[in-house]
Amino acid sequence: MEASTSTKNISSPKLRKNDYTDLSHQQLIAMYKKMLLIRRFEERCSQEYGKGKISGFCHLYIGQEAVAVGTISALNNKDFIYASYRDHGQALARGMDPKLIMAELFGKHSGITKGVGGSMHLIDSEINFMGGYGIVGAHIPLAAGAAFSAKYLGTDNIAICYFGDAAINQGIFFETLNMAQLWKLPVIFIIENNKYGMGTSIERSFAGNELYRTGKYLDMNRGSFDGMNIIEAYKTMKDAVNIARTNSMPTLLEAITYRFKGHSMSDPATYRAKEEVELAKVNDPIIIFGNQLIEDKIISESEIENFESEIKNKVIECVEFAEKSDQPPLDYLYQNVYKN
Ligand SMILES: Cc1ncc(C[n+]2csc(CCOP(=O)(O)OP(=O)(O)O)c2C)c(N)n1
Ligand SMILES: [Mg+2]
Repeated sequence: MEASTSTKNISSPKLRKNDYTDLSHQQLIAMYKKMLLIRRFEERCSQEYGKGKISGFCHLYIGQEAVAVGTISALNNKDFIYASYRDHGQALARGMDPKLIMAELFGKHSGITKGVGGSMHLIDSEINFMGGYGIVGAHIPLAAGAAFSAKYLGTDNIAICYFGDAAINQGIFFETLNMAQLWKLPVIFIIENNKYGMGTSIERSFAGNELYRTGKYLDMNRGSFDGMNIIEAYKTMKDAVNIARTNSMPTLLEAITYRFKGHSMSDPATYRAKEEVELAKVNDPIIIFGNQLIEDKIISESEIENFESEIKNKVIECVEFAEKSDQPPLDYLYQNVYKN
């Protein structure tokens, strides 16, 4: 990682595959299970979408799980998290109840936003998961605002903001970065570079080649990590969290990742070759981490099978809960809106 010249250097995370840093076996297993939950939960979302049970916009996180789980594992539960519309992964990683997410996707009143927000707007202020946002880049200043409030109130909480590679071309990204560095805000910006903004490849939309270097002209702490390696995500994030919490300075991180599915549920995917997707799947973060844990005798193959069936049942329960929940009552349309 490249450091701001005004703060101490951050070590570059050149990890051996089995370098688990300070993580206990229990934590490693919990991280594996979280990634697996996100994957199986979203595979089921895709099926339910196909059946017409879920409608509207729905963007899957499949392939990017190590970014959310690795980075969120380095936070404490008071830190504020802001996500884009591709928010299921971060919400589940933070610990939002999957039943309430599934019910939300089904448009049911038992959902996390009472069935009126949907996939792109998961939010639960009780766990400081401050929301998914549909407008590209629009939540970047909100995270800086949360960091400002934490600093102003004298807490040691920090704010994290996840957004895509295409979001960095929005003016608000640069405006916020400038304020965050100028005001020394405890915020971490995470660009999830999955190589595409809808059907446009990053090469066609960004003039530079390393996205995190956009922080260089402000002398901001910055770095990139392999977003398919959960341990690397965790370790890089820990350094950035330390800088935010102890020095009250921002960091810009770039996770190099890939989405295995389309941009949303209605993506013809004509902009990338099938072979490219297949090649990226060789780096499936869940398979890589699972194999690594087996190799290092932290879990066995049969334990992985048990996790699979445990999570399968959990996801079934989510769907059953969503199915049997009620639609929002009609008069709910008039609640939480301005009217005169
Ligand atoms: C301001 C704005 N412009 C355009 C859109 C339409 N749009 C939705 S997602 C998207 C692509 C964003 O890609 P990226 O930031 O890389 O995130 P990813 O979808 O890859 O996670 C666009 C252009 C929007 N939602 N908001
Ligand atoms: Mg993208």
